[in-house]
Amino acid sequence: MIAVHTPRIFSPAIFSRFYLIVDDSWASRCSLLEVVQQAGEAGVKLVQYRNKTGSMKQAYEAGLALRSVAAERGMTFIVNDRCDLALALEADGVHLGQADLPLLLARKVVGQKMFIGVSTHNPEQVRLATEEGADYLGFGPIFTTRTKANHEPVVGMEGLAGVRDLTPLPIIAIGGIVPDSVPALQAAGANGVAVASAILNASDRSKVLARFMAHFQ
Ligand code: 3NM
Repeated sequence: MIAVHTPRIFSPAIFSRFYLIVDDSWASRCSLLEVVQQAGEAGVKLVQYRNKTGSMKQAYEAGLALRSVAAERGMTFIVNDRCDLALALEADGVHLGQADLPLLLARKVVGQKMFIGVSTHNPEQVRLATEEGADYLGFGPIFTTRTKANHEPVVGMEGLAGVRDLTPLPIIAIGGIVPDSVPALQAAGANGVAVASAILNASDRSKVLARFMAHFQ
């Protein structure tokens, strides 16, 4: 058993960070394990494991190795979409999309100890996830992204600024984010930023990680 959990004590600080998303289907040229190890060395404290294509067994086996690295490095480990996988991996949290189990039901499944994050794309979804007791919100896509097929309409910086006052929860901006975007996103109200391709496809990953992390000291 892995059993190194970040206690679910509400602290926006846990989510006011660089949030790495890893998914094998986006990372043909690198090993997710190496990426998470490198991210841990760079000081990343928040990682989401996403697997929409593998069988549950494959997702569990790949996830277990990532979960162990995250635990060794003191990284908060969040599983995308699947509450059962999050429980099986003893994750610190689960991240729900709008097509996943509704938050109140997900809370029944994962219990009180796990963080629940929710992807939101408009003010109404921000209000609802806040009322229903999410621990943090993803909000986007801020910029256009090729990573997520058929993504929701781009919200832009204005969209982000427009939802900032609707919720006291940490907002994690997502979608097409590169290191240079971070200061403006923070100014528009983002607590953290979630990033996939800028890290997974980086030719010099350590350098890009360092550039992101410099904004979260
Ligand atoms: N969710 P990248 S955008 C997984 O808007 C995901 O909810 C989004 O990848 C949303 O950093 C997105 O490569 C893709 O753009 C993020």
